[in-house]
Formats: sequence, C-alpha cells, structure tokens
Amino acid sequence: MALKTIMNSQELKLMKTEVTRFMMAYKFALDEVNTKIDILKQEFQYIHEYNPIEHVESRLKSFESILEKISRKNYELSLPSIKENIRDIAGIRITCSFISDIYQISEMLQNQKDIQTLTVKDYIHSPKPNGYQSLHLVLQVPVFMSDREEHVCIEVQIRTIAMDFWASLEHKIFYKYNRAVPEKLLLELKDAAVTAAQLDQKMERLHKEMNKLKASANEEESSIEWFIENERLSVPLGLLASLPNL
Ligand code: 0O2
Repeated sequence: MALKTIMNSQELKLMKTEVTRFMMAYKFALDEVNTKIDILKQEFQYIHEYNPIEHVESRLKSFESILEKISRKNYELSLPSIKENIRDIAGIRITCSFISDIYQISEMLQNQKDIQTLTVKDYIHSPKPNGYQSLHLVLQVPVFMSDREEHVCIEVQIRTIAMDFWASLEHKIFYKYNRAVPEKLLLELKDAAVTAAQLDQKMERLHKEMNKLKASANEEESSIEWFIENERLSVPLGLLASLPNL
C-alpha cells in the first residue's frame, strides 16, 4: 500500500520485471550447477563403479528472506548491493557417502573452467564451536541471458550423511527457540557431533580397506566387470590384452 502511494503502476511494473530477471539468473545458475553435479555423479559411477553422492538438494532464497537478511545485516537496499553481499541466494547441498568424496567432488567442481571459487570454508577441518561440520564453497558461474551475461554466486554445502543428520536435527531442535539454550544441552549436542565425526572416520576406513580387498580380488580374476549404461559386462582379461590399442 505504502509503495503504491509513492510509485505509479508503470514504475511498479518495471521494478517487478527487474526483480524477476534478477531472481531468474539465480535459478539458471542453480540449474547449471545441478547439471554439472549430475554429470560428475554419472561419470564417477562409470569410472569408480560407485556413486559418491547420496543426494542433492537445491533451494532459491525467497525475495522476502533476502530483504530480511539485507536489513538484518545493515546493507544498502538495492539489487547491486544484494548481489554483492548476499551470497547464498542460490544454494545447493550435496550429501556424500564418505569424507574423501566431499573433497573429490569439491575439487572436481572447482576445477571446471567456467567456475570461479570465491570462498572456501572448511568446517570439517575446523568445526564450528557448536560441532557443525560441512564444507562450504561460494562459487561464481556465468549465466547467459538473452541480452547479457551475469556472473552469479551460488553457495554449495558438501557434507556426509552423518554431518547432514546432525545439522538437520540440530536445526529442528533449536527451531523457533529464541532464548539462551542451557549449557548442558549445548555440550551434549557437541558431543553428538563428535560421535558423528567418529562414525564418518570409521566408515571411511572400512571403505578404504574394502577397496584394497576388491583391488587384490580383481587382480586374481580372469575377467573384469564393467558397467556401461547400467549394463554389466564381463570382459575376459585375455581379450583386453589382445586389444592393446583400445
Ligand atoms: P539456510 O536456511 O540453510 O540458508 P551468512 O550466510 O552470511 O548468514 P556465514 O557465517 O557467512 O553466515 O555463513 P556460513 O558459516 O557459511 O553458514 C551459512 C549456512 O550454513 C547456514 O545458512 C546453514 O545452512 C549452515 N549452517 C551454518 N552453521 C550451522 C549450524 O551451526 N547448524 C546448522 N544446522 N546449519 C548451519 P542459513 O542462512 O543460516 O540458513
């Protein structure tokens, strides 16, 4: 209502178009990075015969939450200021199987020519004081619109199932409680994060040990198994040896 009194309908329409175009660039950036992640996932599956990504979620911050954040942080209220200061408008969360997968996926993404890494926060090597663990990247990707090229920020959080389990439940436990949480509960929650980290380390060790066993079992096999387009192929080693230039 207040806006209507100071802006005519033409100005309001223009503003709406600008905000829509602004938000669309973030949606396209999410689509682009989701496609990149899907390609990495499929390629990893073919080469290493296992899928390091358990699941991927992406979300676009609502314009209302963006305005709330910009005013909470006391930044100037304008689209260029939002673009410069709010870097999690587009967010992707990748949940991996093992800790080593997190760093591999992160490297693979950051090595892509059209992706620029703006920040890396490694809350796995240095967990937050409450125990929170995750790898946070702020990446910038080019988005080609009909009349311009935008460089759009996207926040990528990469974590294991155990880290995700802890963070999701911690969020639920504290949701809508705006008072001081008793120290005892905070300590217990931190202890739960340490337990989750120990479980991750144990699973990583089992995974590595099994990989070694699988590799030595493969050496003793007379044929190897390949998965191509989800079809299992058993290829005799003798046949491969006779095709040196393949
Ligand atoms: P949502 O709804 O998940 O987006 P800033 O992003 O500027 O406010 P900062 O400190 O630069 O703050 O960001 P940081 O440390 O990279 O963390 C931002 C996001 O990480 C949060 O986004 C959460 O998603 C997640 N996160 C960080 N710390 C915790 C934590 O202690 N517990 C849980 N469960 N998640 C955490 P938002 O905007 O808070 O929420």
